[in-house]
Amino acid sequence: MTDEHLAAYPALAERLQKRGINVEDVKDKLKKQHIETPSWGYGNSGTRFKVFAWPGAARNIHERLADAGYIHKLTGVAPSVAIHIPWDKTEDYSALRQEAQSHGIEIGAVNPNLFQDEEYKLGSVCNPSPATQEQALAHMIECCEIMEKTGSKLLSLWFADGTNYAGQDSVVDRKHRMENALRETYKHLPKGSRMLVEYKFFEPAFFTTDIPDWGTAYALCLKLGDQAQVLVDTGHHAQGTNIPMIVAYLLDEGKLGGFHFNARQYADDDLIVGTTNPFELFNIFHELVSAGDKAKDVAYMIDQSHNIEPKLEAMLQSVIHCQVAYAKALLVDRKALAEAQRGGDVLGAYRVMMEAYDTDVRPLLAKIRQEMGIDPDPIGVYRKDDYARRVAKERGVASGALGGFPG
Ligand code: PSV
Ligand code: MN
Repeated sequence: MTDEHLAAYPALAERLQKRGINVEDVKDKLKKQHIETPSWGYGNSGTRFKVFAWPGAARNIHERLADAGYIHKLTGVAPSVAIHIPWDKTEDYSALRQEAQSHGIEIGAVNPNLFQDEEYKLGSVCNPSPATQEQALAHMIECCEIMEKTGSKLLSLWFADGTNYAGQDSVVDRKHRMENALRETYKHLPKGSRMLVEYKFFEPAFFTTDIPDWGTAYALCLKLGDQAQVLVDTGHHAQGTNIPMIVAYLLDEGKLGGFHFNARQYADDDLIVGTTNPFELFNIFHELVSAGDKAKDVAYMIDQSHNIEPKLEAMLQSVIHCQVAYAKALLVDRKALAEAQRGGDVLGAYRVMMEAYDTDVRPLLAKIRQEMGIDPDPIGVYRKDDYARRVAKERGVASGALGGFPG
């Protein structure tokens, strides 16, 4: 299959050149793509019904770093890993940074965990109890300190805060508590770093959620300042929401900070990127490419929870799907698109998009991998390699995994 893709490359390159596409420029951009994988995607996780333990799933931060390094080695485009505190808590964060570097990667976004302490039953920063608000704030500040030590430039915030029943709490008081907590945390951000504010319309709260949508996150970030931007998790919207449209708007306002990529069929399913939504993903990348420099600081992160699938292969597939979507977006003939748009040629414009989307970019990706000095077929290598078998033997199968997250 790989040989087939490499053999198909010259014909594809010629066809693209004829369409006026600068293939060298496209290849250059693809080689510089950066997808961050999440430490929690390497461990056992599941639904609230059951966590099915996978042989060799990473059991601690050290194994998660090794796995993230392995995915980067196979793909060449996953040079950082996001951490979640306290799941990845350790004594010495400078040492953790060095350990990551020894695997060829850096520590990416730091995610405070504001949803698993007993005290957080009624919320973290929005909790009616001042003592719990303080506890949550202290944890966010602790994460800013971890950023300093690990060299991370991103504080990634998601709040499970909300209410389940009418009258449970004052929506406006909770809004003020959220604003105070973010304002205080903002003061502790390391120089040159950013705070990313993630939204999600429901779950675990089912009546109100304190940051339910991009508009709320955007309003909060506007009040905070330049270092605060919105994070779009592709699984956090109501059915039918046009995510590329949100992406375009936030990019133009300079308020798109980053992504949590995953796929979903129903709710926040956290499935492998691009499996249910390849066309949506393509359109998201199209907006990013169209935004040019305005997209230069966007952080591309994966946020998945693998329940029945092999963790490493799932992550690998996700990274590859991000490459495919980006490659296709780079092939959109922007001149022809602009012309069709100006002329009100609705279906002409659509066909320009489909010409790019329907292009088989696998030869292009095989070629860039070869030029980057890695194997053109990462999945093939993974399946032949002994890494997964070796860690399965060394780490074994976790016992006693029941339900919840992480297992
Ligand atoms: C919440 O559903 C979320 O998307 C947040 O990003 C969390 O940090 C992550 O999942 C892991 O629970
Ligand atoms: Mn997320």
